[in-house]
Amino acid sequence: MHTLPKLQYGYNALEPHIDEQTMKIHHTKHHQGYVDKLNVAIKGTEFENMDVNELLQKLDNVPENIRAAVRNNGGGHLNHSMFWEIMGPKSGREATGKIGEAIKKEFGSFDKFKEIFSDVAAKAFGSAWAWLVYDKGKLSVYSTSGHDTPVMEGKAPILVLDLWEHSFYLLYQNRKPDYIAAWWNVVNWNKVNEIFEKAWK
Ligand code: MN3
Repeated sequence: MHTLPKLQYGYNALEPHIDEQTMKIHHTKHHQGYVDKLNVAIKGTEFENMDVNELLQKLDNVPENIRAAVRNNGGGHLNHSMFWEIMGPKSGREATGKIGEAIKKEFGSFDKFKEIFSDVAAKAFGSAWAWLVYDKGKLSVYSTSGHDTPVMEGKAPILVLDLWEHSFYLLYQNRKPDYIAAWWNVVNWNKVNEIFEKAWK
């Protein structure tokens, strides 16, 4: 049985960049919905107690009649869980630690990385996610559609941005680039560095 993870900060903690109402609806309605639908899909199957990472890595073994539900709702659950984790009210201006070094090495500078990630995010069509991913010693940036996750391809997600309209529409309406620009203010680089250090080992 999967459960909705608690937020480590208040719904209003990311103001003014992400508003309280959006955070509340996003967490308690959208994310909760994915958790509930995932639980319904896998109830009574051998996948019922499987960790969601493992479930998505083994998607090919999931019976066809529930595979799409597991992919969409399992992905929705996993991606949102990470999205809440990598944000926070006490956020740094730029990446530090091992991830800071790795970003500079891969992209030349933090500003260049920010530009590339923002561009990929802005150009992602429709309901999507933007990712910084670590795979085979390399960092890369790309987007996925729906709730697809790099975990499905055995890659390690390091940083993630929700680009579904429900994540910004109340405050930003059609101004997706403004949401993306504001989001950099709430990235918790200490947490991102922790995630990277685990993936890097
Ligand atoms: Mn969302």
